[in-house]
Amino acid sequence: MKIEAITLREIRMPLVHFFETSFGRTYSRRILLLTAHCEGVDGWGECVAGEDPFYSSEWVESSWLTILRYLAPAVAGRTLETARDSAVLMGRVRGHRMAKAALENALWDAEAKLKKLPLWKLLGGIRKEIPCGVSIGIQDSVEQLVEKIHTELAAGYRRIKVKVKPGWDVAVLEKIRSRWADITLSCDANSAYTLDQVEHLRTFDQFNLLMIEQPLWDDDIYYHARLQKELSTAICLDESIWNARAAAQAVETGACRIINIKVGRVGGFGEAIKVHNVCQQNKIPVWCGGMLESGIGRAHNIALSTLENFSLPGDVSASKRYWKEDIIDPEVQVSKQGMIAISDLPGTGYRIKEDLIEKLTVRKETVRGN
Ligand code: OSB
Ligand code: MG
Repeated sequence: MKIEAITLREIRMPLVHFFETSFGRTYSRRILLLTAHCEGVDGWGECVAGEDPFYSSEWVESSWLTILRYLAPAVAGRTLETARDSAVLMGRVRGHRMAKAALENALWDAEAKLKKLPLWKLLGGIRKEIPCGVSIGIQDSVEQLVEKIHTELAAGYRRIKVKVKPGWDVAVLEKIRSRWADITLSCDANSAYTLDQVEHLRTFDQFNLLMIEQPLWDDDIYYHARLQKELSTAICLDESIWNARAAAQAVETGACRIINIKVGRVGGFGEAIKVHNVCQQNKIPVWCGGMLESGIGRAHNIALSTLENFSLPGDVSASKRYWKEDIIDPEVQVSKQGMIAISDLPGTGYRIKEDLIEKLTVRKETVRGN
């Protein structure tokens, strides 16, 4: 596969409703999209870095510069056997995993199209449909949150995850459980607590949660292992699983019983598959996390979720929960049973709305190979 050029672009997309986590509120997304031009085929990738370096150290501006100055020049003009091989070419750059993932994943999309294979098959998936959950942000009132949960359950979603932080946790979970005693419920703290709060975190055990996601520091594994010993609720790690080695360490130390895989967080599909395999070998179920993606990242998450060990519902939900109009056709739809059907078409199975993307573009640059 000859990589002739890489196009970077930034688009702006307002969210239908703000999304708030323990680290802040987002009203509108700045999304960095990449196009890999390979032998007449265009592969698309989305960088999941946020508007600010609050979820992790990466953000839109750092990703833009890293891709423009280092990553795109490292692959443009090269001929690769497979998309996976691009990781080695980008390996000199430390970190910047979301930036690397955007580029590697665009190449996977191109490879799938060149081979006329569905992306999910190229990744080694087996599922023909995937179970979906929703992540619901912090609201202005508990009543608004309850209303939102009601809407999502009626839409068919199979797992409700709510964001928590000190001051928006026990009372909120109590309210949800008093209304719905049996739904599959989990919470995500995005690193809002410390180990000193173990007594407080232990009170979450009464709510029969499927998991508590990333209660402690974003870079920590060891103290999560200490915490997991004190809780009956399963810990799920998100932020601190940067690669397959971190996943192996988390499993070995008992830092979690579930892992959230985000392809951007671990640096691309190649590493995501490795994380999946480590977890599968150790009987740790995984699910696919989300980063408020546009349709391109969403389609990639759907393809990844077809791997065997993605046995729990992911944060992979319908386009319309986020966007007035998504940039793919058809938009991502979720059935009344809370499932997404997997397409057998080559690539992601979703057409890119290039005209709409052009209208939403605020900057664009192309890096060509020699
Ligand atoms: O921790 O999973 C998270 C969104 C932005 C940053 C971090 C997270 C999230 C979500 C949203 O929970 C998941 C989604 O895209 O629906
Ligand atoms: Mg999370």
